[in-house]
Amino acid sequence: MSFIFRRLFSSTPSAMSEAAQTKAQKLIDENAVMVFSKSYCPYCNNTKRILDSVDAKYRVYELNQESDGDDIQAALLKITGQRTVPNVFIGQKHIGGNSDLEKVASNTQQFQERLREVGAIGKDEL
Ligand SMILES: N[C@@H](CCC(=O)N[C@@H](CS)C(=O)NCC(=O)O)C(=O)O
Repeated sequence: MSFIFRRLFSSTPSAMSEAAQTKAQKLIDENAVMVFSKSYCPYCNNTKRILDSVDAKYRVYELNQESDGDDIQAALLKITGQRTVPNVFIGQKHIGGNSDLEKVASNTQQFQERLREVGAIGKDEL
């Protein structure tokens, strides 16, 4: 009896992953710069430092501090093929991890221009 009850009323793994995928995609869509992170991760801290250095506005989702963090990480693997954090998006485009962001940021002018185009930095910051 309890088995039937659980089957009927608990989320199935696929329903959970669908919800996580929808949520991850919403975070990507609604933020000019989106960083999926873990608060203790040194690569994530470096990514935040790079973005802070140009005064970019960005949204961080700390996967290790959220109850759905593991589901979101699995959803990101499906969406991007990337399992590690940071997992960075600029203007809804998947950039990759910290080393990928470092490459993008190595040309500071182009990086700032890209951030300005997506609305992550204002004209004042240029
Ligand atoms: N080359 C990657 C390294 C990222 C990395 O190794 N991140 C670790 C956390 S510090 C990770 O995601 N480990 C697997 C996990 O936490 O699930 C980058 O530049 O972003």
